[in-house]
Amino acid sequence: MSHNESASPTEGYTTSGDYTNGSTLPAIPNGSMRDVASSINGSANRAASLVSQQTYPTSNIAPPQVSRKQLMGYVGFANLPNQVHRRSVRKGFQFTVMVVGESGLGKSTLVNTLFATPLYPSKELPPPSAEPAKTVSIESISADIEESDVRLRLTVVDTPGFGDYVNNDSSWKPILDNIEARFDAYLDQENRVNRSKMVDNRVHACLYFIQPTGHALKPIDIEFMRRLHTRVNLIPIIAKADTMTDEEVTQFKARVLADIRYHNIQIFQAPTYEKEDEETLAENEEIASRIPFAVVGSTTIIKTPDGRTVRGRAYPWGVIEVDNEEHCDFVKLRQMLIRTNMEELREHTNLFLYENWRTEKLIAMGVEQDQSVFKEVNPAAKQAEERAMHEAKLSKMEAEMKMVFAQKVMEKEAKLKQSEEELYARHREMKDALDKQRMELEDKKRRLESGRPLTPEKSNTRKKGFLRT
Ligand SMILES: Nc1nc2c(ncn2[C@@H]2O[C@H](COP(=O)(O)OP(=O)(O)OP(=O)(O)O)[C@@H](O)[C@H]2O)c(=O)[nH]1
Ligand SMILES: [Mg+2]
Repeated sequence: MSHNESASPTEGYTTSGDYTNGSTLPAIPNGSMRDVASSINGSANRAASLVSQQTYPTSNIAPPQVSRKQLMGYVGFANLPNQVHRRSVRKGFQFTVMVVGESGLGKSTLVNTLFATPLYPSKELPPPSAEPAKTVSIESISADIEESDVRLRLTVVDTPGFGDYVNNDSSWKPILDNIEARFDAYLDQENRVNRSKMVDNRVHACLYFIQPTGHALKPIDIEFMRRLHTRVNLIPIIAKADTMTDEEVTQFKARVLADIRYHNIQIFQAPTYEKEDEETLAENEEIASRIPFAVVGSTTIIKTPDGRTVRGRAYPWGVIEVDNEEHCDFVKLRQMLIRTNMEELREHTNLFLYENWRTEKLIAMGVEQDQSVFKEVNPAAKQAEERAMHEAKLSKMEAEMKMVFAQKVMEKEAKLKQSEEELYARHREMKDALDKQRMELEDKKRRLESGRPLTPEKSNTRKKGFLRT
């Protein structure tokens, strides 16, 4: 950043708010917040300056003739970006950066360098060159910063370094848990009835510190990044770049990028927009070309051989300046975070990382998204689908009717058979009765012809106990 870093730290903006741990406010380099304001406020300021009101002294100087014309057919949507912009400015921004990496790589030092003064409160005043103590727990530090009516709540989450234990297998777990807990807190707020005062504490950028070894990435770095890359915007950082020569840094950067690609690790890539002006495109390209940023951290003020006072590290062979773009990428990193890509980092967190986490969480809870709701409608396919459904319905109705018909026929047949049997039985009965009648008549006829009385003769009465003679 080519801003004047030596200007008074409070000039041009005011800071307010408090740290979560109650320390005094950090001083942000003047350029940094001017960067935030310029990135957010630039277009509106330009627009405002075009319509700014001019007053003229009530002397005899006549105001210039202004011809006013009514715009015909003005719709007003061109003002939309400004409306959105004004709302965001009024509401303020929340931006959270997390630093992660092996122990002793200078994470806490870089956080302090970013805020320009030590953030960590100390009971006694530390000596001027005091180093931050070893970080032992996840610490979050926030500062409310305001410039040109733009409010920004900047939070840095410092994490304890890993690598001190014999077994570092799950050292990524507490960090991932912290990132997800912040997603959870956001989801909770989304589910509330009143969502007007949402606090966004999600991690928008994660600076991953890599030891300046010059060799391939360590397995633990690969494991860490692979665990985190689906949950957070990863920005790889080569720590303590002052321990390498320029040539070594260039070679190591290429090596790290190749490893990252080989292991399919997603690092944050700023999107490029077609309609961007040349200056912005060049700035984006320059920033992208520096990834992984090779940084040097220091809050110590030292004197250069040519008499300037700078933040840096002094060596017998010279001074490494933190804020000198020729010496390291610290300035470019800060520019990316709080000027060039802050909005993209926030957007990518919200639209992709958080959304994916939310979907995975819902699926894990057994709530499945109905994908058919999102199916694209193809009229021909829809017609074919409807026809198939209609045909299926018709054939089902046909089958049902056939079944009913067959049943009815069976019932009728059964009934007919039953009446046939009844008729047959009756016929036989009548025939038997007729036969009997006919036999009786024939018997009578025979008797008459033979002269025997019609009434049957009294048969010999037998008396019980007597034999007939
Ligand atoms: N050479 C060099 N030393 C650095 C740099 N940044 C930090 N250091 C030194 O490295 C040591 C560790 O720095 P810290 O900032 O405490 O490291 P850390 O990553 O926070 O360590 P943990 O809290 O244990 O994870 C300190 O002595 C710093 O002065 C740097 O850019 N270059
Ligand atoms: Mg630390």
